[in-house]
Amino acid sequence: MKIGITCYPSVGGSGVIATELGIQMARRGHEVHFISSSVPFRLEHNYDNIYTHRTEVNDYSVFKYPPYDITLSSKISEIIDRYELDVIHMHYAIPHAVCGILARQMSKKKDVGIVTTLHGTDITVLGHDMSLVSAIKFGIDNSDITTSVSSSLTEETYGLIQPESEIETVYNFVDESRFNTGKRDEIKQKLKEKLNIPKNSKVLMHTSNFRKIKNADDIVRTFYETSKEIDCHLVFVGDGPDMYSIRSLVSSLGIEDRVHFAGQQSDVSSYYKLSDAFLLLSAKESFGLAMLEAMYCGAVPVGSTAGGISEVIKHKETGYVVEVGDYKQAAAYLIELLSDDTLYEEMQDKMLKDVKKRFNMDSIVTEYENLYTRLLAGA
Ligand code: GMT
Repeated sequence: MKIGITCYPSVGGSGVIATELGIQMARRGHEVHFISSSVPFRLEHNYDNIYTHRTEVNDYSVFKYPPYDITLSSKISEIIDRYELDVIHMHYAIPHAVCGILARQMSKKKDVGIVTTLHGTDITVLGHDMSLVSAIKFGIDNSDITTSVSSSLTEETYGLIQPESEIETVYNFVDESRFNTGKRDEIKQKLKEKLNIPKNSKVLMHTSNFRKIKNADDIVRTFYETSKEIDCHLVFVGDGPDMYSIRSLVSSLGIEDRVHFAGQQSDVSSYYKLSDAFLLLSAKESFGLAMLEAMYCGAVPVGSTAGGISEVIKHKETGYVVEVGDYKQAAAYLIELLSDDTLYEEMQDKMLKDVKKRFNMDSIVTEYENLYTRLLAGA
């Protein structure tokens, strides 16, 4: 098959899933064309059957706003015709699904199929903006197949957008050759030395783009409460708009010596391996891909009830789930977990078995491949 993929290429879960999916499709022998504003960041190598096409958004003085959507649609239509694409897979309803639909109308090859994947922010944030609801609904209803990354996001989309067409849930997945427990103890020890974390201290971790919805202040408070009972350190990986207020909360609680800000890291898997527990206490979270990566690397999760997090964590079996904002309960669970080695090992073992079964890359890539095949067969 010849597959076009459009996503936001910068760091972020939707870009990661789109890129990993493209790489896996190429490995299965399909021809893959990424059409985006820059080369997706996870596309580190050259692959024979992966092509990248960049959209240049010109800043003409006549336009108050650069016409990203129109330029992208035009580029997608050019690639559909030039390479005779069978399917285009658009990640995000707004603007990408709408761009895909426009591109198909512009192109000569009208039988190209359109798959759209909803990742979260396009629905949970933009879906509350009444000025965008019609465009999101249009994007979903005019795609041939729409998927969302969790049942919670599927239900929320039905509720907020009320599309006519069906939405199929296809979970996020993780490439186990990148994220695994290999050399966990050795890497843990090395990073502890680098960060000056004592050998026997426990490590809690969070990584994200530190937007308000990530509730990173609740993570600091959870750590603060936990550290009253457990010898532990907190490591933040990544950067974002909330960083200033998080740093100020850390200093007002007087815990600067035990909270580490590692910034953006290209090798985030080492930080997952450093960690005993991963925290994701977001107010909105359609799935939580970073948390799944951390689980693959052996870190036990404590998540909030937001969105699809509780579809990933089986409460008290493979981690813990607390109400959004309940940092005291999150700390209570961490104290229970980190003070009992047998409980920790049992939970970690169950977690690893469960994620490898339910979020297995090969099975989920096959689910997407089957959707493309279904489209091609005209079903
Ligand atoms: O989490 C973010 O802010 C990044 C965001 C994105 O659009 O790239 O991630 C979303 O898509 C991921 C892949 O499907 C999901 O695992 C994340 O949960 C989702 N983020 C939110 O819903 C906030």
